[in-house]
Amino acid sequence: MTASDTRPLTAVRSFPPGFLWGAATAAYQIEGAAAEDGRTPSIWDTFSHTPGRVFEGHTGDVAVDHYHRFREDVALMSELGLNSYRFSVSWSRVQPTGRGPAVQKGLDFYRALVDELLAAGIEPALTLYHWDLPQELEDAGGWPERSTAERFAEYAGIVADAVGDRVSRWTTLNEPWCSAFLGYGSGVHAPGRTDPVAALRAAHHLNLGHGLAVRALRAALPAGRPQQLSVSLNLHEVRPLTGSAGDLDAVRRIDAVGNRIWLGPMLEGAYPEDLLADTAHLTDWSFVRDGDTATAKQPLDLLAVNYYAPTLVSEVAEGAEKPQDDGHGDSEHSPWPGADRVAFHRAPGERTAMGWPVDAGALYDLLKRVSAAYPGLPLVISENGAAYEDVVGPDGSVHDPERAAYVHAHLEAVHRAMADGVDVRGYFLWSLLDNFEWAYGYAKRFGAVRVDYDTLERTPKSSARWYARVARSGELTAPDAG
Ligand code: IFM
Repeated sequence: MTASDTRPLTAVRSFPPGFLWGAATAAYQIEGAAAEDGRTPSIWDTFSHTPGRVFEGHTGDVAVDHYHRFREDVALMSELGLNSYRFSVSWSRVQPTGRGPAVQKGLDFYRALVDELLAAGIEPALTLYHWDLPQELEDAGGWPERSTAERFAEYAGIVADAVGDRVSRWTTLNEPWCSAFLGYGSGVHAPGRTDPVAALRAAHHLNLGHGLAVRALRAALPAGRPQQLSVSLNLHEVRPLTGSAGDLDAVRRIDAVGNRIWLGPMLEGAYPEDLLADTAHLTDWSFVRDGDTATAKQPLDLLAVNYYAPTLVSEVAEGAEKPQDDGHGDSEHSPWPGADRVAFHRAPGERTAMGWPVDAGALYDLLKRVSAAYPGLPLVISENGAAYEDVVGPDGSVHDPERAAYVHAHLEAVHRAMADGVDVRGYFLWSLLDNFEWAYGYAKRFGAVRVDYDTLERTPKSSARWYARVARSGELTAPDAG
């Protein structure tokens, strides 16, 4: 773990030609049309319709109605100067039972979206899985079961057959840590289970599913077209509260179950020994079969990193009460198996509306660390952004200087990492639109574009106009530079 680098930034912050200037979304958060054209419930439909799971009972039934308004949304992307757009496919829209033949109407939606993007000169970046498992597959055991990984590879092949002639950028999973540990560990995400062993089994089958899906994609995608295959990991930049041996061990444990549980199998072909030891009281990991980690380790063209805030930890002293605010929601069940004696702290200083600390230096450190660990593997920032309490002016406009300042600081960190030799190929702002923020419902707004949830009207915020200038010019100007 290195401390933040405080060297002065280079004066002109130009990003190279070809750098991806994007924004990201996910199917359940924006599409709506939950029961249209053959789509069946995903675990998030079930979860959001279960009383008490999501803030004020909000659901993604309508969300921001992107399913019907995607043309208007692509026009907005053009207005924002984006040259790439990251979206996810709703599995139960294209394969309602999670197995068997695809529904053409569901695939047609993504075909039309991709065509609209390409016509606007915007490169599609497709994520196969952003947390919305078909409910039927959860009923059959969900990610803790091996068969889900096999189904995922079949689904990957279906989507590749449908749009592989037009889409070159593919991501298998988004933030599998959240799927495994918030979904099956702390239960604050769908499907809301609270079983640490199920969470570890889910993690393994997500790793396996990733590897099987990469293989399926390579087999189905047209030969002779350059393809960029990746996975999006929310890598945790973990920092110790003090330099004590106990606090450094807390960092090691969270790094193991937060980061290396994915990086190990996917990039090195093995689980870290210390992770297996930390969790040995829970499981012997016999659900890992011979050859699984070799399958998980498929050659990738890029590693996609989602970053929002660092994680500050310490060891819990014997007999002391354990502070539990890890920024991932309220639950008496921990999403960190093998780290029972680790406490999470709120770093002092500025925070976003999620309560997450603002620390762009930690993004720099993370990029340097990952690139040193995996030289030759280009990186892309597949998500970064912030929720704030936006205020709507009398004319309907939103002036959001905090969001622009957050993005500016993080782009500076990316630029500095690039100047110091890190190969970063692009930046995707989270998110294009205000949307369904999972257990927080519509209460937290991450969008560059405001959505009025009564009328579904879209209004670019002032941060979006500034981001558009940066994206168009490739020059990082300060948000107040006009
Ligand atoms: O909204 C989420 C997104 O779905 C996954 N990454 C973090 C974002 C903000 O919480």
